[in-house]
Amino acid sequence: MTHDLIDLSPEVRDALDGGRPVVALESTIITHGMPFPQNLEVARRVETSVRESGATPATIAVMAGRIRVGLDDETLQALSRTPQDQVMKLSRADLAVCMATGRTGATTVAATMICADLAGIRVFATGGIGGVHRGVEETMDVSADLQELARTPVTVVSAGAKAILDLPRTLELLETLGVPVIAVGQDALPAFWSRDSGLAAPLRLDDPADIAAAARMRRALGLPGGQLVVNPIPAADEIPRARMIPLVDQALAEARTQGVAAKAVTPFLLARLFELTAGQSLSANIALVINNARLAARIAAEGA
Ligand code: PSU
Ligand code: MN
Repeated sequence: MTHDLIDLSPEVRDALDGGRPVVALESTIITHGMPFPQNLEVARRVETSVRESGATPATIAVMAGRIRVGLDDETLQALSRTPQDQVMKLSRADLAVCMATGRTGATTVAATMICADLAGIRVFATGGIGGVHRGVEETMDVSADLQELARTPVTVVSAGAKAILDLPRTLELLETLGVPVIAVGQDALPAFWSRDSGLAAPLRLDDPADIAAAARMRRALGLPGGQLVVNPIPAADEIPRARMIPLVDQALAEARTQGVAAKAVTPFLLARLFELTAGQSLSANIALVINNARLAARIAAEGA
């Protein structure tokens, strides 16, 4: 039984009906997170990685007012070629307006969680979630992703929060909201492009079966909300923290001088870091997303 505002692809419908593992994937990373043509290549490779790890990928977007769960290659191509200013970046606040007006939008972590939950999908792989932005004292910029984790029962596999954020405050807020932050394979909280943020992760589970069991236990207890799994980028692909810090500081200073605000902040910083690292930030981003897709497939296979 799924919602009548959602179009499931035949492949996703089949997998869900058969009780087989499905992994949700977001689309903002395609439209606002990476340049063409790498975004298209990544969208396809991530789906392949999910398949190779034994699950069915379900990339989610709103196309002409309908939630689509499981996109065909034609749609992936169209999305990846659409300029950022011609596709909505959808969070919880934007979803209904986009649909009611028949528009097209890419789903962020928050909106992808909402759509995945409506479709009955319990595991979702992304790169890095949004969080508390640096300078929050002035801007009040806190990603809606955090609240979503507190209320929607989906296990989100990430490589941590993006290192452009205020990571200590992001962790504090997640704790306040009651969101389990679970590191895999290490004690430290990973920082997206780097394996170590210098902060300890609140929880650690190395076995995908335990992560799935924890999701089931939350449901059994009647606790709302999801889980945030933080999976470090593979060592061979990381950019060490010491190298990222000054570049992130520079990109943040430029964003401030140029008055970049609200939804534009994260895409601006990612694009600027791509230039400042001569493309290495993108290669790292690709590697970590694929790594997360594999882990998410294993967690889904364990019955999260
Ligand atoms: N992960 C990536 N690249 C991205 C994102 C995640 O590797 O671009 C997107 C997600 O959609 C996430 C969004 O929800 O960045 C955060 O945006 P904001 O800071 O405006 O909430
Ligand atoms: Mn924001």
